[in-house]
Amino acid sequence: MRIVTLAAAQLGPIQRAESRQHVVARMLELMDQAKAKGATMILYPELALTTFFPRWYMEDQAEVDAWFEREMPNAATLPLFERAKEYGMAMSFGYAELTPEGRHFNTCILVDRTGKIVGKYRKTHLPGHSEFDTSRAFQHLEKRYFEPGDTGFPVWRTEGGLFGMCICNDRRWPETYRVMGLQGVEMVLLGYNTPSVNSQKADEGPEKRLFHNRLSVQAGAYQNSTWVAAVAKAGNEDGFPLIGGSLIVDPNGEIVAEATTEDDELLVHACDLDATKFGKATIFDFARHRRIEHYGRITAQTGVELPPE
Ligand code: CDT
Repeated sequence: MRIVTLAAAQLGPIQRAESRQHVVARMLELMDQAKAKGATMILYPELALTTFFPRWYMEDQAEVDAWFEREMPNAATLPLFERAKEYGMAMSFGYAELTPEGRHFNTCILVDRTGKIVGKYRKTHLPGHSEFDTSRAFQHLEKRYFEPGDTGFPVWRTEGGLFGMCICNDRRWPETYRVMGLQGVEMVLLGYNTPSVNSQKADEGPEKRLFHNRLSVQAGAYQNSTWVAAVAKAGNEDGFPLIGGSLIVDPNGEIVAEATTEDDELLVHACDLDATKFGKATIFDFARHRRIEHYGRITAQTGVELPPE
């Protein structure tokens, strides 16, 4: 057995006025709880340090950049790195990254138990739009504030296993998991901020959104025989609700832990990375069963091409 005792640390809402220091104090409290429950790795959500700012339309670049981190760790996040190292706990969280070259990414990192950043992933599938959209009930301006990630979907050998990361909307795309599956991934770590209502379809509410969350994560886990942990930023941020529903899914696609609140909440599960082996050696033995001669469209086209009438 190769056990990673994973703590999925859901965060409740972060209001626009809440400081990073205050959020980090909440994250540290969850880390303390994780340590008490024997966790060896802790996962926090997408854009964990601030409110989900892409809901706000901004034109002033200085105002936008104030939501971004210019270095990692920085003064606000150093306590997370220090406490995780003290506890011998690996860690992953998301943040808005502003590079020295002035590039903006929706990013997450993987930090090993010694406090070293061993992995960085930049979000590939950016949802939403780039201009103010009057037809929507609320805005989702990720395409305005971020550029698509340039990392692809690497897998890192660390903490005794093979770990990959993706971010929120990426979880809805089978390609995300398959690219990592083709590198033998044993645990996918992801965080999300998902509005509880579809801004373009008012009757798509939290139940349907939680269903799509489970469906995507469970399918990705099963079809690649990997653990997947998905952790939410949840609850009502300045009047804009986000779903909770954080979950840990085993390599059979079954949910082994699921959040019940929309607040700061910890799920802890002892995940055996060796449990990924059976599926990878049998029904999803890619080398024996995949038929890549028929998959060309996956990388050759983006949109739908209808057959001739
Ligand atoms: N953060 C993020 O990627 N949220 C999206 C919302 C999609 S609606 C524009 C998600 O896929 O959950």
